[in-house]
This record gives sequence, structure tokens and C-alpha cells, in this order.
Amino acid sequence: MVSKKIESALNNQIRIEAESSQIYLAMAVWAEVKGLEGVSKFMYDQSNEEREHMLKLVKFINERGGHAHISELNAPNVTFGSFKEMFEKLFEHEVFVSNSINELVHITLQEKDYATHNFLQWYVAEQIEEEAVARTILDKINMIGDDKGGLYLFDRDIQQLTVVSSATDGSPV
Ligand code: OFO
Repeated sequence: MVSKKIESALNNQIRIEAESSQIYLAMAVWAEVKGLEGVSKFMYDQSNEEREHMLKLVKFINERGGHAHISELNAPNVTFGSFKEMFEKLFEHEVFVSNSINELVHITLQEKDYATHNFLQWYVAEQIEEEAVARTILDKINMIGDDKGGLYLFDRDIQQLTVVSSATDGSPV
């Protein structure tokens, strides 16, 4: 059984994961409109993953005798000054999410809720990986600079830049 304090902290994370999904969906759309298919596909996939992270929390709360709360969401940014800026935003957002997961883990220890603590380890591992992917992508973009040919190749190869999740077997829900 989850305590009210844990339930509320997990529900807050549901909102963050749902907002992450919307943020990346807006990035996918922007990239698609700009004609970068590879980047757009990468962002659509990210958006789907975040929705799965949200659903995993929903199921966990309900299974543990709580009530998952589906709330209204803040609207995401829908335009960006450049692809570099967009990926910088993605990286900053992942760091924000990692901090939020860390805070959650901290609360579970305070509350001596070891079941939720254990459940959250999956998210800890996922965040390490997502930050690493975002950092790799930013490094590549910095190397490309303003080179159009480089951007073309980057768009073609972005799927290979991502690493297969070690934290998931592909079915996180
Ligand atoms: Fe939900 O995985 Fe990153 O943000």
C-alpha cells in the first residue's frame, strides 16, 4: 500500500512524464515540418517512450492501492530557434527529470517505502541512459556547426546514435 505522501509524489511524476511526452511530440512536429525526417522520427519515439514511463507509474500506483491522477498539462514549446537549441532543451529537460526522480527516491527512503524505492530504480537507470544519449547528440551537433551536409548526414544517422536501452526489455509497461 502506498502512503498518501508517496502517492502524491508519484502522481507528480506522472504529470512530468506526460509533459515530457508532449514536449517531445512538439519537437517531433517541428522537426517534421522543417523536413528533418530522422530527427522527427527520433522525437516521435521519445514521445512514445515518455508516455510509456507515465503509464508504468499509473499502473504501479493503482496496483499499490493508490489512485493515479491524470491531470491537466502545461503546454510545451512548439517552436525553436535551431536544431541545436531544440536538442539543448531536450538535454536540459532530461536533467530536470533526473532531479525529479532523485527527489522521489529520496522521499521513498524517508518514508521507508522500499517497494516504491525498488520500483524507481528502473527510472534511475533510464535517466542515466537518456542523459547520455542527449549528450552524445549535442556533441555531434556541435561538431556539425552550420554545415548543411553534416546536418543531412546527422538526420540520416540519428537513429544509430541512440543506444538500445539496458534498463528496459522494450516493454516497460
Ligand atoms: Fe521519462 O524518461 Fe527521460 O524524461
